[in-house]
Amino acid sequence: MTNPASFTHAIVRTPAPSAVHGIRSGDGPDPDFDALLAEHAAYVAALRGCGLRVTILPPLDDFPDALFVEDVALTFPQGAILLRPGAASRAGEVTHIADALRDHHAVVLAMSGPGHVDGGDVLRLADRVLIGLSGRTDRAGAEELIDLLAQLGLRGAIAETPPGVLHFKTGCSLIDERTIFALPQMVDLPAFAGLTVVPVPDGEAKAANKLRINDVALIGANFPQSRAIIEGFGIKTIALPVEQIGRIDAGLSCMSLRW
Ligand code: CIR
Repeated sequence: MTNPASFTHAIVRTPAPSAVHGIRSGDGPDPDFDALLAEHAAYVAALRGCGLRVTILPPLDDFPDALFVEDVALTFPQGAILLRPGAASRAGEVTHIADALRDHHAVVLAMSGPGHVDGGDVLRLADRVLIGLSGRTDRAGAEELIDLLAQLGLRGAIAETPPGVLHFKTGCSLIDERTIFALPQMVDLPAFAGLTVVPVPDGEAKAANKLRINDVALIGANFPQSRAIIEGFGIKTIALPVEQIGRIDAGLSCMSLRW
């Protein structure tokens, strides 16, 4: 398998005005739309600064969470997989990403069974693809995805997302191929056996969803301890504003598909 953090391309989707009504677990304030657009623009600029070719898809006002393209598909150098997201309000996003994926990938597979998988629950490692069961991703979906991954020559394995954590990758991300940055409640997951797991510092839980791209890491601003940890591995960090997307339960990985 290729390096799981080595990318040349990304797809993003501009937030629609309806994004301020995106799904969230708490009863906190809506995002401010202009500030959300600014966060998204900074993110796109950072991806381009990392050398990625970024395709920007148009906003979808009927789907408030459609800017979180990570949840509706998986993209690998050898092909893409259309998923079945677990939130009913997000199911219709999949058809809107399909054409963009076919423009870039000769092979586009699709989940068709009764199960569900959100891409936010899928973490690529060097030798396998972890699929975290969560409130969005069920066992039937994970098992179908393992079959589809096999068609691309990839090995899938099931993991558990702790209660109260939206997506598997809400709570963890790659530092490098052998090292995971994870919430304290995830450091002992059996799925991470054989890897080094570095705990996210207290008070910086939202830093867990950082995004390694080639030789840099994008990380939420205002997480100084986490930045220091990542930089201690010799990895340059780029701090990005995440307050607005955080209000609708999202982080940096959610806003792009990468391959
Ligand atoms: C949702 O609940 O579906 C969105 N408001 C947030 C999606 C975050 N996506 C991700 O973690 N991959």
